[in-house]
Amino acid sequence: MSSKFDTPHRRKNLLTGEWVLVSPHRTKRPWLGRVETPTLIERPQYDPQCYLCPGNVRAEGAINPIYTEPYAFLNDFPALLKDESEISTESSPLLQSKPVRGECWVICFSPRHDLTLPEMEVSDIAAVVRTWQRMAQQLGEQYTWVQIFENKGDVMGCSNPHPHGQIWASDSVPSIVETENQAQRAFSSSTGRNLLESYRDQELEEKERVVCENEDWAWMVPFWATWPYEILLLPKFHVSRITELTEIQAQSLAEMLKLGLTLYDNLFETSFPYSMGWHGAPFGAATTDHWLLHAHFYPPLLRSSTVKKFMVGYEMLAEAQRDITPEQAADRLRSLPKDHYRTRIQP
Ligand code: H2U
Ligand code: ZN
Repeated sequence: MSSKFDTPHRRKNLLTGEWVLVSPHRTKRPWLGRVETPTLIERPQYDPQCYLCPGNVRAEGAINPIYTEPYAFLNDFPALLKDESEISTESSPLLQSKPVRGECWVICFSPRHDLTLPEMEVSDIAAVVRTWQRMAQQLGEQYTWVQIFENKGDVMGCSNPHPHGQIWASDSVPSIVETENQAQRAFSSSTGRNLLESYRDQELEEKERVVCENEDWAWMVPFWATWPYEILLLPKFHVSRITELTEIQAQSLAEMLKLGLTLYDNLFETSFPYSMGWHGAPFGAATTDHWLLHAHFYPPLLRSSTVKKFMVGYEMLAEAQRDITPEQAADRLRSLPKDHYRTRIQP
């Protein structure tokens, strides 16, 4: 491991402008860690109590069809509403508010209650990618922002193990996306180059933080990662939005997701929790060339299936901090078996 990162230093997140404190020397602390026995929780393929399983009744009385492909429905408890809200815009400069319109969708990735993305067939993951594309296309015709995301695992506040994600569309660009938008635009105006393409090319050359790649996609721990095993998923070609992926690129994305998420599960031999989501050019944007489509994966686990990193104390009050370096994290993920651990362990 390169010795240039042996002492405390700060790294800049090019997308947000925020810094992270890296403290590599602390990993030399003695760690009497447990080696946990893999948890082989068996879930049924169909759970009569699950509100996402085919044919079941949801909380507000709607009945899911007997779906066999990814199934999307309007969230029964949406955070955004289609109708113009009644909020007054004449608030004082010190108490600012704005109306917002939008829609919230839930997507069941599979009719199978017992699967997660890395355990699904590549062709079924590709169907999820196509659903993301189709919904982004439809919602992008009405809203400027379409946030595709997945919360996985109860530690992430996910309410149901049935494989599913969400899409929230809104008529305004949310804060984090706007920050990324401005960072990419500023880099492009001052250098004439695309920020994430330039960054990606350097990472692919240095290789230290790249975990895995295929012909179209690169799965890396970003230089500025704050979560221990954070991932930035980047395309190797220029594309601003998920809707612009060709069928072949969507297929190779499914292959990349299968491999990358399998490595996640294999790390602590557990169904690895995370929040993930896609960022690309907003739909209302006049110029999109400064954008590169990408996905962030933010997993909370640090040392085992139960020991998670807390963003508390210094992190809440000053800035994010990590001990294990992104290079060490990438190295660990890279060295794991490529087949899912559940296929190797007898129940
Ligand atoms: P999480 O997995 O992140 O908890 O999200 C599940 C979503 O599903 C959540 O936003 C919605 C919740 O509002 N939901 C329904 O739309 N219908 C239901 O019957 C239960 C849950
Ligand atoms: Zn289910």
